[in-house]
Amino acid sequence: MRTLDKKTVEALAEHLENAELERREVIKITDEYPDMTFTDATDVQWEIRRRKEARGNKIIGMKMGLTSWAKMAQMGVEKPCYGFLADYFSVPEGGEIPMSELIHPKVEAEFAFMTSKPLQGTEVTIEEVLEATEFVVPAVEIIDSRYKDFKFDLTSVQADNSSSTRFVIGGRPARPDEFDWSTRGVVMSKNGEVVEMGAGAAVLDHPAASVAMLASMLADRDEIIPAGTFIMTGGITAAVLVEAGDSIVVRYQDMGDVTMKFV
Ligand code: OOG
Ligand code: MG
Repeated sequence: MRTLDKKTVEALAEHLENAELERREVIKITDEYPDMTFTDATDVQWEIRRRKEARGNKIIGMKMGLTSWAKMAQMGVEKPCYGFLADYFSVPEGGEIPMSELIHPKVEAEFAFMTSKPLQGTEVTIEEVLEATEFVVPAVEIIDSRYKDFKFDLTSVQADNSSSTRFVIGGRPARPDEFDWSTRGVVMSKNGEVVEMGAGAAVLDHPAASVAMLASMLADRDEIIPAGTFIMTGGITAAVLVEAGDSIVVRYQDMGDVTMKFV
């Protein structure tokens, strides 16, 4: 169901994208549009995507958000959301991330999947996802909600491209059948101290289930996951707030480390 007209969708997209590009907090949009639906919010997100592509940015992947209980509990939202990844979100392994480009970033340990076949529809299984996966690779997402104090509801966060802002890929890619993804461990350290840890099953029992859920959510708009899509499956643990000077190292069991420094 939709409640917003095209003009309002465009205005909200401009508002939220400007908040991202100008690094400033805004009030969550459901304060002004309390009746807006998840479909309305998704329209806003796709309009932000269209604006970026029109400006010459490439869309290089997708992400799922709020797929673990740790994340849902942390944010007070009990359903997943998704977003897109633009080319300038990508930061090289070991890279420096200037705080001046962001509002109030947090880091999340995730498994990312690269697809080799299209995935489509509401009935995709974990087995089908694994069958359509070229490799799985360690990834850390840097999220940065544009909303004041990082407070939102599902509708507002979906419109805000699910807080997407940066990501780092590291370690080594693994074949989809190389490990049981539900028991793969991750350990996140900040400035040399362990701050969070978890295993793949935190994400919907199996990170591949998150890819299947993305296919299902996209099916609502008659969209598919094309072959060759990079997908971040969602934070395994609660997200960790960072500030200038913080060094992050996430160790992935048998897959190496993902590291970055905030400056
Ligand atoms: C929403 C995005 C969550 C994840 O991995 O769970 C997300 C947020 O918490 O700001 O990316
Ligand atoms: Mg995430």
